[in-house]
Amino acid sequence: MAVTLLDSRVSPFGMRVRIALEEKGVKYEYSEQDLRNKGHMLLEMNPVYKKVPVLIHNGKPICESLIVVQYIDEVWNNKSPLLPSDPYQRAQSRF
Ligand SMILES: N[C@@H](CCC(=O)N[C@@H](CS)C(=O)NCC(=O)O)C(=O)O
Repeated sequence: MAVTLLDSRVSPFGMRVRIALEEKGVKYEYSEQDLRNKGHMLLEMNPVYKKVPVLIHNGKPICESLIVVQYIDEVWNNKSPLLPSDPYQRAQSRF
C-alpha cells in the first residue's frame, strides 16, 4: 500500500500525522512542501485548503490532520489504537 505524506517539518499539524504513522509503524514517503511556493502536487491533492498535511494513500488524498489521524487509526487497526476503547475516555482524548 503506497503512502506519501505531503508535509512541512515545521507544521504542528503535520507532526500529529507523523506521530500517528510512527505509532502504527507505517512506512511512508515524506515529501517536504514549500508553503511559500506551493507545488503542483499539493494544489492538486488539497485544492480546497491548499494546506499540509495531506496523506496520499494508494493515490487518494486525505486532508485535514484530525481526519488523517482518524483515517490512519481505522486503516491500520491491527496495532497501537490511537484512542482509548472507553467512550468517555475517548471523548476526553478528543477534547
Ligand atoms: N486545519 C488544518 C491546518 C493545516 C495548516 O494550517 N497547515 C499549514 C502549515 S502548519 C499550511 O499548510 N499553511 C499554508 C497556508 O496557509 O497557505 C489541519 O489540521 O490539517
